[in-house]
Amino acid sequence: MSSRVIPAATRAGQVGIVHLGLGAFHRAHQAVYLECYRQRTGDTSWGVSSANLRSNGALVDAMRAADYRYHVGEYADRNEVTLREIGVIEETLFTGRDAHGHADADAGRDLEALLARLAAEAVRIVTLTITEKGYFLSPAEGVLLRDDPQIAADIEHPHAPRTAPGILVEALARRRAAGLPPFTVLCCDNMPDNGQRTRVAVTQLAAYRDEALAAWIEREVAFPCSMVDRIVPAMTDADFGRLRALGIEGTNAVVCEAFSQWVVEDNFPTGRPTWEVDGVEMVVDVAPFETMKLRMLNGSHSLLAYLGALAGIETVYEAVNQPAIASLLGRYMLTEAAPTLDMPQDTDLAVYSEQLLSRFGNGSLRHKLQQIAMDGSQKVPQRWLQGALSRLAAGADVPCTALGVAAWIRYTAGTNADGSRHKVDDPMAATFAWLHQAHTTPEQLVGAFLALETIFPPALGQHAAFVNQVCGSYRMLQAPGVLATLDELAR
Ligand code: NAI
Ligand code: CS2
Repeated sequence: MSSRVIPAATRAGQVGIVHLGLGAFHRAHQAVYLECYRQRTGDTSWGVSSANLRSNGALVDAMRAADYRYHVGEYADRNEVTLREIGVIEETLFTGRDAHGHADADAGRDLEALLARLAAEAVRIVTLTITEKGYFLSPAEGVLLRDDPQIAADIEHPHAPRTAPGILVEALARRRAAGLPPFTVLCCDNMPDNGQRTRVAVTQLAAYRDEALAAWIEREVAFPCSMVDRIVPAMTDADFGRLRALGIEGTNAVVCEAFSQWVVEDNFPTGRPTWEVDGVEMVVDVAPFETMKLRMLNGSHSLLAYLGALAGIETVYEAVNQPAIASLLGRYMLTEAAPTLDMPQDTDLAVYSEQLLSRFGNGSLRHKLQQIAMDGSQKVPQRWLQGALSRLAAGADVPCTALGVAAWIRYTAGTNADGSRHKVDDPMAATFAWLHQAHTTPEQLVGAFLALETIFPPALGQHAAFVNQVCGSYRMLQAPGVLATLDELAR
């Protein structure tokens, strides 16, 4: 194992960016680009205040205890790792409730500090990685879930918000009242048109409070889109162990692949770091890159997750080492995803698909399929369904996507093919459990799932050939099982 260590730039900085969603990805992606920027320029004005709104207060505390320093282990393969120390996070805050050592009395303890930080003049950008469900938008149509109890609570108590959209609305209202310019909101979650979706969540919520505020946000606030890419699995004990063996102690560290990409719409009226010098691709239109990544990379990930988990496979690495699964991914990417993409001329999607298979085969990452499988209701529309609709409209067939949908429906039953149980972690888990209970035949069950318009556009859910294909795949998955179904599909 060869390792090199890159220490953090030493100077403390000023908070110019607030990040919502201090998870693994933020620490291994946006923070790394900002660290490179600080090292290169010496400019400390883009330090980060990073907040968790819902879960993981323990990490907020651990970051404070470590003076906000941590390491990122970037693994090119089993023999090569770069250990990067990160020092751009200046502050961490927690406004949520969770089981990690915070009693209810603590709930919201840093909310006022976060709102004050967001209203500070020096803050010019807010970045977000709060997972797809954190925007409270219906997955298929992207409209605000006004009846969600958390959104309803933010409408009722706008000055003590709990959700990310609610916090952004209150912070923007404070800035407007103080005569300050707004900040730019940069969504870094895996959603299509993610800037536009964030704008919808924030302006629709603001309109319940004050039409004039909503109009001001619509007019004054920039919500650039971005495509983010770096595989950052949740940390395991084994990951901490191998970092310890390299001399890295502490619970704040993360490991990830060496590859990293960030494509950002260049729309920052309030200013931004010159991070294009550090490898960020600043473009006019992110959409082609975002759609490519969502359908090719994330679509493949979800296929692996549901089929692999049903077959009792634990990680991405183990799944792509099954020849039948690797061949399904190749076929899905080249015949069902790539033809739906409209890319700049110099993009070679065959090369991109080979690169993805090689990244999935990085043996130094233990990326659990169960992690990717979570929140399927929020992920499946943009990863599979929009592409499938356009293939079907072009008169083509989508057997790999139909198999994926069947595997996802089967997965939401909460059991694997061998009967062992897994947790279905999804905002719609209760609905899924009820559908499995209420419907006994595959036809009824598949029909009931495809009728969920919040996930399936009617043009797809009522497409007879697609429905039949999903039903057929579902039956095959029940018996003879996952690998036999893949063999059959390959014929
Ligand atoms: P994580 O599990 O480490 O962190 C999740 C973060 O989201 C935490 O900060 C949590 O508090 C927050 N969160 C969850 N539900 C929320 C809600 N309802 N409201 C507000 N905050 C909420 O996950 P990780 O790895 O940081 O990924 C987060 C997101 O980043 C992903 O969902 C994805 O959109 C994006 N991403 C992740 C990649 C990865 O490989 N891990 C790569 C590309 C994008
Ligand atoms: C994964 C992604 O968890 C998931 O659903 O598909 O987070 C994936 O690891 C990243 O998008 C890679 O950039």
